[in-house]
Amino acid sequence: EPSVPRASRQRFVQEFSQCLFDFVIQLLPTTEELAVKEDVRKLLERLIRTIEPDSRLLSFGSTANGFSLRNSDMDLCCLIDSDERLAASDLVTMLGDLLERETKFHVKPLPHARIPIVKLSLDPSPGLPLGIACDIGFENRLALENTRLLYCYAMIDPTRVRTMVLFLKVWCKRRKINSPYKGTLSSYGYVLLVIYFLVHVKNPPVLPNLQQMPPLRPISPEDTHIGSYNTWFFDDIDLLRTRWASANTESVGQLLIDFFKYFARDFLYNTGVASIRAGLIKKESKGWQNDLDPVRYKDSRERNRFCIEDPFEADFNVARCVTKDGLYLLRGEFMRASRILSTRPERAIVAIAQLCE
Ligand code: 3AT
Ligand code: MG
Repeated sequence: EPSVPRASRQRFVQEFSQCLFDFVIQLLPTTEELAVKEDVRKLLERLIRTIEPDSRLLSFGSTANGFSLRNSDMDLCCLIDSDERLAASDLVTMLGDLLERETKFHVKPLPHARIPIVKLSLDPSPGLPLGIACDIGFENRLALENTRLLYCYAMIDPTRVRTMVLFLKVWCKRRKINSPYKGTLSSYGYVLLVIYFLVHVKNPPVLPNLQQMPPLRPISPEDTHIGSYNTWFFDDIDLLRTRWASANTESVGQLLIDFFKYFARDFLYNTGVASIRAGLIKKESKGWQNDLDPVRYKDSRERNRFCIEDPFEADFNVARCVTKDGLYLLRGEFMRASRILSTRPERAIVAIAQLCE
């Protein structure tokens, strides 16, 4: 790199940042799309209430965390505020029947899945050129909380955090490394990697660690736990936005270049766990090591190739679906991206096109 004049590198990074920003802006959902989705949520909530009058239907995932792209699916969670509620599997079956009768959605109830859900989809129409895909789950309070946590992180530094996350989401979809079913990583996993990088790898950090900040007033355990999981985090965003200024002023282009470099060559895939709560920790400390007796532990070995700790469910590896081949692909893609950015094509826009080829 020393052969490339500093000024030309700075010019590239600056232009790259601007291009990234312009690139993701045009991929954001339109206000019309957001309005249609909100209408769909309300309609579904009204229908569910004919079965469970004390229920609420809430958005989570990208529609609610600030990281949604055009035409992303809708994740909905039904909360029931009464003690005598139906079992999730019965609800899924009843709701499936009801939606089949009363709406134009294609309905697929999965009452016996590990997490029972109803899958819905709507065919494309003039107002919704790509249709809608939607999952309705039940009582998934942890997902609502992790959505709120990601939303808070997005709001602390919207320009840099959202630009990075949205670009990575497009990138991993275009490079076909965004399918947990095929051994690669979920969108949720990529978002956690970005937050981890901005909180724990960057020095000075771009984001504070919301789960480790001192609370403003004493809090009791029953207010901070869902089951046995501690879901507390500092969520006074107005206060953070006025009081917390990062000492890190790097541009989004520079941060993305460093993100790819870090996951291409520095992250300790064999021994490390990326945790947004605790930083880089050891697989060993969580019993997630992948070098155990290969016969006896065949399953866990495959599950812990790549380790990302869930922010609240600390015993849950969000990257457990990543297989040996999947990880090889993933690392290959981080290296490819890193290489493209280090050769610095003539124009930043060309770099973006190559990255997302
Ligand atoms: P897309 O825009 O749909 O690609 P997303 O942000 O909605 O991205 P996912 O569809 O991967 O992300 O996940 C939707 C939400 O479900 C995100 C998170 O609140 C929850 N979730 C997903 N995977 C896990 C997981 N492994 N553990 C806990 N919560 C999860
Ligand atoms: Mg989603």
